[in-house]
Amino acid sequence: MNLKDEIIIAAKESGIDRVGFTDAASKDFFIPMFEERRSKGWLTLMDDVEANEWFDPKAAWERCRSVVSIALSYRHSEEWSPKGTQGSFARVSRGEDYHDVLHEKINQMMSKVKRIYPEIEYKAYVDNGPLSDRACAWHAGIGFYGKNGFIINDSCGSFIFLGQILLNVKLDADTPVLESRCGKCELCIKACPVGAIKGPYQFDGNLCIAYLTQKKGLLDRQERKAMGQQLYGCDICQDVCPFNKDVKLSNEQKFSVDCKKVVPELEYIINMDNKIYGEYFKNTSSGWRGKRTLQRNAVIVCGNIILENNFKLLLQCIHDQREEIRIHAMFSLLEYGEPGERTVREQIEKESSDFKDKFNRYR
Ligand code: B12
Ligand code: SF4
Ligand code: SF4
Repeated sequence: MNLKDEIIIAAKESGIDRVGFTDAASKDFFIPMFEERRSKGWLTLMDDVEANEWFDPKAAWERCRSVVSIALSYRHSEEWSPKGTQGSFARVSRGEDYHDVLHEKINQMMSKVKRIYPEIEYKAYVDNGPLSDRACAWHAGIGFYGKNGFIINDSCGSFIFLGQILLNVKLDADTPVLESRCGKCELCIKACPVGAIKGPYQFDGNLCIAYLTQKKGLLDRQERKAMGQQLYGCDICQDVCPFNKDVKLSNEQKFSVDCKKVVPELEYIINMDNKIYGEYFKNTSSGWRGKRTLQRNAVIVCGNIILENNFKLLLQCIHDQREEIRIHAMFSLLEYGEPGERTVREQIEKESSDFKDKFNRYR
């Protein structure tokens, strides 16, 4: 059996759902699209990365001769919708952090390959560097681009995590799925509640709820309202996609659903200590932003869902030691009309002028 076949078999044995191959040439084809997005200011989180770092595998590792692209489904059958006193985590953050799960699978798979081909060297990337996972996956034939920007695989849909294995040997490349299969469908564009998909393949990251739930610092009212009940991430433009109906479900037990992590009580998130955070959230993919960001998001949700219980939680939060939590609790209280506004008027007098400035800028 040749090396390519050994890799395909090892991937399957390690529980990886799809595998494809592309060469190490720079994917310059994407650069005009990248420059256009950058000029519009649509890139977020990693907006200072240059085109060659996104699309040239050799910029990640100069000895790279080919790229093995892998996909792992995280689609489970369980559906959850939050009640008024609960917040919601997107599928991406259910179960163990996918970065760790994918790295573990890649190492398992490559140690099998190395037993037969000891001279093989590799470097694995799963979000841990600015190599565009979607561009590599598309070139390697893992799927086509949906109008929502996702790589969609025929049998797994778009609820797939992507990873790249850079190899020091040359292998035959697979053929990309050139044509989008969306046809006339525009369900994702219509369903996005914040207009982040401005048209087919036109994604503005600044507006996306997934970005807002990760954004550090203070959020303005439009951003807070956009978050709805989300504590982390957003699945709407994938949930509506016909290619995610009747798909192959995930076999990965490490992504199994635990309702404490999926639709937790807001009170539970707001009052969690480091021990609970460490036990339930730190090792999920929402963990990288830390406890305070999750708690800030829970405070924002309390202002989006007007309920007595949520009001009581906010009255507690305006005494929090952390400025970010106090100020967001005040913003949320303003959503409760006179009783909330009265509390804010009283409390803000106890705050510094710097705090008052920020409050007035973001309210
Ligand atoms: C930063 C980031 C984000 C930012 C978005 C930044 C932005 N403005 O684009 C935020 C925080 C918003 C985000 C959110 C999410 N993310 Co994210 N994210 C990333 C990350 C780390 C980099 C993406 C990026 O900015 N690349 C830079 C640009 C230049 O590259 P690009 O996005 O790949 O787009 C280029 C090409 O792919 C191509 N292209 C794009 N569309 C099309 C269409 C056609 C027709 C063609 C030909 C080419 C083409 O041209 C673009 C050039 O500008 C990647 C991992 C990685 N290292 O690639 C994950 C990644 C894209 N995210 C992923 C996921 C799962 C999510 C969420 C679903 C998580 C959640 N549930 O909340 C949401 C979905 C949001 C959405 N609607 O896309 C997955 C997507 C898997 C898939 N099946 O496609 C990735 C690949 C992580 C992974 N390894 O699995 N993410
Ligand atoms: S993840 Fe949510 S907010 Fe972002 S583009 Fe999709 S539907 Fe819109
Ligand atoms: S919802 Fe429709 S337009 Fe959007 S990605 Fe899926 S098939 Fe394509």
